[in-house]
Amino acid sequence: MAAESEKRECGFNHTEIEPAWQEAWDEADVFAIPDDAEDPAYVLAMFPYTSGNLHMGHVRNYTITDAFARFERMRGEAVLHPMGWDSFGLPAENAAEDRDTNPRDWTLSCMDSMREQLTRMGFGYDWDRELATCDPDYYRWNQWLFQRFQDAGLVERQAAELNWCPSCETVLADEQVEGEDELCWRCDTPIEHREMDQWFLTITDYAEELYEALDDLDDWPNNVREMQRNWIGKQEGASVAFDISGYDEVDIFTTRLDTIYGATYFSLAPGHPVAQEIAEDNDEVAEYIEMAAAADEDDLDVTSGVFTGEYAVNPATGEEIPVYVADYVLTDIGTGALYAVPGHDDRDHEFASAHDIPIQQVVEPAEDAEADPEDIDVQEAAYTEDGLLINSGEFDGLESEAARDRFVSEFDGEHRTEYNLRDWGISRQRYWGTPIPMVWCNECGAVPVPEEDLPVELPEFVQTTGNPLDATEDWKHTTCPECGGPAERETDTMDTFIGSSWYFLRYVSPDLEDAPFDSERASDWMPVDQYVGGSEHATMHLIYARFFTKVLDDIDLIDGVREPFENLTTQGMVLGEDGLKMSKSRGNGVSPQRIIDEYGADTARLFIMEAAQPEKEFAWDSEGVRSAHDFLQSLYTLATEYSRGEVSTGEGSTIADYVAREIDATAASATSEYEDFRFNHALQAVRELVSLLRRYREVTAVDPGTFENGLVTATKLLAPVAPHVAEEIWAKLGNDGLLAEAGWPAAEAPEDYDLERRLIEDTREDVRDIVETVGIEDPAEITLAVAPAWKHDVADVARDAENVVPAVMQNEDLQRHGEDAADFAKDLAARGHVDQFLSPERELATLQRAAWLIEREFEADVAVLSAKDAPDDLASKAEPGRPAIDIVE
Ligand code: ANZ
Ligand code: ZN
Repeated sequence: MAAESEKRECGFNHTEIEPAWQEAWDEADVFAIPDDAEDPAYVLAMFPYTSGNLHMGHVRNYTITDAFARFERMRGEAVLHPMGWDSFGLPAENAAEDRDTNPRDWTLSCMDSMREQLTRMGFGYDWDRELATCDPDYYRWNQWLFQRFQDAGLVERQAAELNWCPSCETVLADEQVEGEDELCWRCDTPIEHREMDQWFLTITDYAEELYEALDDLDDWPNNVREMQRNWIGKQEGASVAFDISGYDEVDIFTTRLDTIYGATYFSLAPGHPVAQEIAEDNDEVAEYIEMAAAADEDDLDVTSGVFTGEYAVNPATGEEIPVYVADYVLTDIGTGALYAVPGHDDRDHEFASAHDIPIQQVVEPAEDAEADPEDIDVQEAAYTEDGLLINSGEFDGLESEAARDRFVSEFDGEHRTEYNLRDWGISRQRYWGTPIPMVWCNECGAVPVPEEDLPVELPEFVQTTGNPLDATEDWKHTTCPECGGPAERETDTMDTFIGSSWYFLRYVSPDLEDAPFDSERASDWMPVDQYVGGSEHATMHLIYARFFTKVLDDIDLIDGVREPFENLTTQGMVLGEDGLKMSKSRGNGVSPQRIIDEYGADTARLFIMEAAQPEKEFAWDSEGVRSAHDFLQSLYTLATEYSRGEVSTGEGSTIADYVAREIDATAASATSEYEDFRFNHALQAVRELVSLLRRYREVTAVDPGTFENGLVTATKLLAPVAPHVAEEIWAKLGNDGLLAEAGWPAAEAPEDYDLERRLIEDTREDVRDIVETVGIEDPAEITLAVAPAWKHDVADVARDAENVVPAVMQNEDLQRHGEDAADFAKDLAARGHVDQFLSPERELATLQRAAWLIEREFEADVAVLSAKDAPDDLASKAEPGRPAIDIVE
C-alpha cells in the first residue's frame, strides 16, 4: 500500500493534466495562424470521412502530423495545421435510414463526436479554419469551380453505363446494388445496365502532364508514383490504317508495330462505328453487339467474339485477314480496333486458339535473351518479349525496337501515345452530395445556374426508393435561367472526390465569401509541405487533387503552383495484437477511447510513434503501451524529485562534462531524425538521454545546471509526441509560458562526436571481452592508456598514402621511431584501411569523461593515462582509437 501511494504522489494523473493543458493551449490560441503569415510550414493530414468514430489508423495519421507541426512550431516556424471533414457520401444516407434521422443531422453529430475525440488526443489544430464539405458555404465553391471548368472546356456529357432498377425506375449507385446477382437494395429486383449521359471532367487532357510530372515528385514514395503511372497507363505506339473493302479505312493502335507481319486476324470493338455499320446487314454481328452491350464486364471472357465475314488487308503483307468483332477490344481505348498477333500476345493467342485462327511467329529471342529460340513454340504460347524479326520479308533480323520505328514510315503510320486514364465521371445518383449546378430546359438544353443563384442548396431529405432529389418536386421544378420557361434541375450530385480535390486550398481562407480561396495567399502558402495519409488514396484522391491544382493554375486562380503536395508520407497500417488487420469481425480492434481512458493520450501517441517509422505497419502491443506509459512516468518522477530538491547537487565534474556533451549530441541527432520523419529514432535517443540522467544522479551529486538542462532538453524533444506531460514537467521545472510555444533546443553536437561515442563504446566492449576471456571475477582497478602521439602521426600518414610503409619511413619526424614506426605501418597496411581517429589529447579527455561509466559497470577504480604517464609496456600496446587496457583483480 505504501509503495502504491508513494507512486501516486510522484506520478502524473493523465485524466487531470490532459484536459487542463488542452484548455491552456486553446486559451492561448497556440495553434492559430494569422492570415498574414508568410509561407508557413503547411502540415496536413488527409481529412477524415465523418463516420463518427476515430479508429487507430486515424490516431496514427494525426499523431504524425501533429508531432511534426509541433516540432516545426517550436523551431520558430509559422505552421498551418488545419482539420476538416470529408462529409458527403452514401453512408450518411444509409445511417439516416437506419436511425430515422436525416443525413445532415447525422453527419453533424458525427462531426461533433469526432472533434471531441481529436481534442482528447491533444491534436493542435487551427480550429478557426475548420471546414466541412457538406456545408453550403463550402460546396457552393464545388459548384462554382464546376462552372469554371466548364468555361475552360473541361466538362463534357459522355455516355456511361449505369445501374437501373426497372421496378423502382431509378438509377442506382454501385453501392446500392447488392450481391453477386446484382439486386436493387430496396426491392431486390435484378438491376439492368443502361447507357446514359453523365457529367465528366476531361482529366485526360492532363494525362501527359500528370504522368511526366511524377518524375519530379522526389519526396513522394516511389510506390505511389508507380501506382499513378500504372493508373495513367501511358503507352507509346503507333497507328496504321487497314483497308476493309466496302468500308472506310480503319485505324488501329498498337504498341508492337514490329509484329505486323504476324497479324492473322483483325478485331473491332463492339462500339466501333465500322462494327455498327457491318451489323446493319449482318444479323449475327448485330446480335453479338447487343449481347455484349447488355452483359456485365466480367461475364465475357477473352474468347468472346464473332466473325463478320469481312476481310482486312494487312499493309505489310498485302494478305487478307478475317475481321472479328470481339468484346476484349475496348471501344474507348486507342482507336477501338487492332490487328491481332496470336504468336506474340496472350489475349490474341487465347482468342485465336478458340476460333481456329492460324498462329504465326515473327519474333525470336535475340542472342543475349534468356530464352533459347529453339524452345519457343508459339503454337503453345505467345512469345511476348522483344527480339529479332523472322518471317517478316526483307526485315528479317531487324531488332524489335528498330522495327517499330522503321515501320511507321514504311506503312504510312503515325507515332501515337495512348493513356489508360479515362475521363472522370462525376455524376452520382444520390442525395448526400453537391448538386450539379445545371438546369434542363426543353428549349435551351443544359443551362448553368447563374453565379448569383449559387449555391444550389440541397432540399430537405426524403426517404424514397430512388434519388431523393428526383422525388422532391418543388425543388426539382424551376425556371430556365436563359428563357424563363419551365425547366428541371439536374438531380445528379457530384462525386465526393470533388470536395477533397481542393480542400487544402480552402483552409487558406476558409470564410472567404466571394471566392473559393484567396488566390494570392494560396499562391504563397501552397504547396502543402507535408501531406500524410493512407496509401488507399494513392491513385484517385491524389490524382484528382493534382489535376485540380493544375487546372486552377491554368485558369489563373493560383499562380505557379502545379503540384499540391510537396512531401507525401503514406502511413502503414496499425494491426491488431495478433498481427492481423484490425476488424470488427475478428474482434482484434483496439479502441482509441479505451487507451486514452486507461493510459492517456500521451501514452497512446508515444507508443504509436515509437513502434515504427511512419511508412511501416506495426502490430498493437500492450507491453509496448505499458512501456511507453512507464517511461513517461519515470521522466516525470525524475523531474518532480529534482524540482523538490530531492536530487543532491554538487560541483561540476568530468562526469558533468560527459553528460553535457551527451545532451547536446542527443538534441542534434533527435532534431535531424524529426526532420527526416524518423520519430522512432528520435524517441530512442530521448529515452537514452533520460536513462543517462538517472545514472548520473545515482553516481554522484549532480551539477544543477547540467542536470536541469538535461531534463529540459529531454522534455522538449519529447514535447511534439507527448505534449501534455511535457507541459507538466516544463511547468514543474519552474518555467513560465507554454512549452508548445517555447523554443526547440539548440542542436549542435560537439565536433566529431560520433568518434567520441565510438571510442567509448569500443573501449567498454574491449574491457568486457578481457574480463570475460581472462575470467576476472572481481576487477579492482582498470587502467587505460592512450596511444602516443607518433602512432597517431603514423596513422595520419598511412591514411592518405598509396604505399603505406615507404610513406611512413620517408617521413622525417617518424624516422625517429625507427623499427616501431615501421612495424605499426606494416600493421596498418595489412588492414588495408585506416579509420579516422581523435587526437591523443582528445582521446585522453574523452576517456576521462567516460571513466565513470566503466567504474559503474565493473565496480572498479578506473585510471585514464596519457602515453607518457603510463608504464611503457602498457602504453606500447595502445593504438589510436584503441587504448591499452590493464585490469588488476
Ligand atoms: C498488336 C500487338 C501485337 C499488340 C503484340 C500487343 C502485342 P498494352 O498491351 O497495354 O501494351 N489494343 C489496342 N487497342 C485496344 C483496344 N481498344 N482494346 C484492347 N486492346 C487494345 O496495350 C497496347 C496493345 O493493346 C496494343 O498493341 C494492342 O495490341 C492492344 F504482339 O497491337 B497490340
Ligand atoms: Zn430554356
